[in-house]
Amino acid sequence: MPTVHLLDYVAGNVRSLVNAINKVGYEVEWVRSPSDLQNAEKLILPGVGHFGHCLSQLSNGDYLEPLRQYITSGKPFMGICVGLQALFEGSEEDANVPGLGLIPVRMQKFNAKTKSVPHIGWNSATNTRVNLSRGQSFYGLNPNSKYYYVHSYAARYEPETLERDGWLVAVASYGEEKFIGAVARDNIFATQFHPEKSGQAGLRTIHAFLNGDKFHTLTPEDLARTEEKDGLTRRIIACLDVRTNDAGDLVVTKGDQYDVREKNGPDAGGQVRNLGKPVDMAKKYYEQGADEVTFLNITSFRNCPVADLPMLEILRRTSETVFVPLTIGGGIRDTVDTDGTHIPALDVATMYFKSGADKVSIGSEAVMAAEEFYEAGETLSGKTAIETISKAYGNQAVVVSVDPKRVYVSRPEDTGHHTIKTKYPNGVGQTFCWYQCTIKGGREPRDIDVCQLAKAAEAMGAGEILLNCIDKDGSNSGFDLELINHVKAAIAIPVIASSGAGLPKHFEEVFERTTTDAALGAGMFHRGEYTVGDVKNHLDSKGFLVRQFEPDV
Ligand code: 1PR
Repeated sequence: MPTVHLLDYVAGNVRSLVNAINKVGYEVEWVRSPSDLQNAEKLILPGVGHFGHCLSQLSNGDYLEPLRQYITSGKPFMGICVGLQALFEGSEEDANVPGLGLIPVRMQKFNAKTKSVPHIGWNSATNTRVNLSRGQSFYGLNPNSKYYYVHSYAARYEPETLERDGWLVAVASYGEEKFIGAVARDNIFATQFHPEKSGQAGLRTIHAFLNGDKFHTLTPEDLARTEEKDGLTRRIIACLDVRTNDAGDLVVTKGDQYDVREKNGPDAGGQVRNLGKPVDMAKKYYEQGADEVTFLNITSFRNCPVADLPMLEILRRTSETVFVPLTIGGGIRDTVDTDGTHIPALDVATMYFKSGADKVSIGSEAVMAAEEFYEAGETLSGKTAIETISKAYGNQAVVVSVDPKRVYVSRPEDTGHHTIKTKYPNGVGQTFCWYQCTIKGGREPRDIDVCQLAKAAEAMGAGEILLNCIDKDGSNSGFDLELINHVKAAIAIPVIASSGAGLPKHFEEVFERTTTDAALGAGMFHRGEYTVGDVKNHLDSKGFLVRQFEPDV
């Protein structure tokens, strides 16, 4: 197999990149020291997390000068995400740390007053047509494809500035801001998006780079695109609750209000519902067009050494065939291993990232950390799982999963918590409620409300909130729109609406009537009532922008 060198200078999920490279027929050789760069014939520089952290890591490892020399040697170079940002002059994220300075532009933070930041999801990379022959594009990029982005800082696009210096440029828009999605010049190619997480469209891009296929001619259908199709799509996530059943097998299950035992049929009252095998189901949803797949480990695998956790193997296998972001939740906390060793949450998360996860989702531990945050007068300890993991991997890698349930009151004054006036009074006519957070899979209610938790999570460095709702879970009656708007109003980081989806029109409803950033479904997909594709077709027919699955060609 032909090879490509990979410079993995910070811990991150490079497994997906390696899998993507293998998938298009190449093998990875690791750059282990600066001198290895001399032997490289093709080089990829991936990047996650903070700009300053990445650049300092490169600098501390004495990679900067050899990297410059490699790039000027004319051999193929590809930068991904922060690997693109490194080519620029610098970033507002870490003002004192210089970039490589090949492009005289600085990264700026997206405006969080007008939209959610980080920018997470599938967006365009449309070439600006400058420096290209008519009807051409570069490195496999297609103006009709969508690519997976996750970042808070970007290079604003100023028409023709980079192009004047000979760069080919592809752009994307987020709200009112237009930014650089990809650049290429001579031997250099770099993408702000993650091609290894961008399905077939991304694999095509990696393949084009590795094969040296710089230019390609677009088909008439590709050219017949309309600009309304540009921009961020509505993100649809398939969620798999995984646990061991009574026979000891790992299965995907699904409950009603978090109760996963059969209520009807021969197994009524006892058996854990078995809806299928996690790896196979993840692949099925990928092929249906899911924009992300989330695994929630809803049992702690007791008496199992941490390094052998069954979810690690599930991730390893899934990331070989599923090229969209993977999130893993359940048990991300400081842990004591079976031999008594203390394992910090950061190390647990690292195992998951190394096995193919892109994000970790933290539930119970986030509630405990938020309680401590308020007890300490809203000060950060620096020691929580959210803080340590987001510091090492960037806040986009940390999701906080919230499991709230409604608590009705007669008047807002009856509680110290954030209340809403609801259109759905309870049995005794109370029209106010607050959303109480729970831990341990809904079993233990705590004295903290959903807005308090979301705000604390944001302050600690979470990049996204997975907003479940125990009252709605498994009900097929639609999302709790009141809850979603309540939380969206409290924070700037993206929210994933979860619990209650039963029909494609529930997704339409949640995007129409809330400002949610993504929506998640579980039971309706697992029971085979609807596919992810059905949901997307429905949204498309209602004028929402969605990404359609691109089959392998
Ligand atoms: O507390 O950090 O160990 O994380 C445990 C994780 O497991 C949490 O994210 C928690 O939400 C989840 N969890 C724990 N117990 C259950 C259970 O069902 N017994 N599942 C559970 C949560 C809820 C959703 C579900 C949606 C959509 N699953 O993710 O997928 O409600 O369902 P629907 O579309 O069928 O209505 P920690």
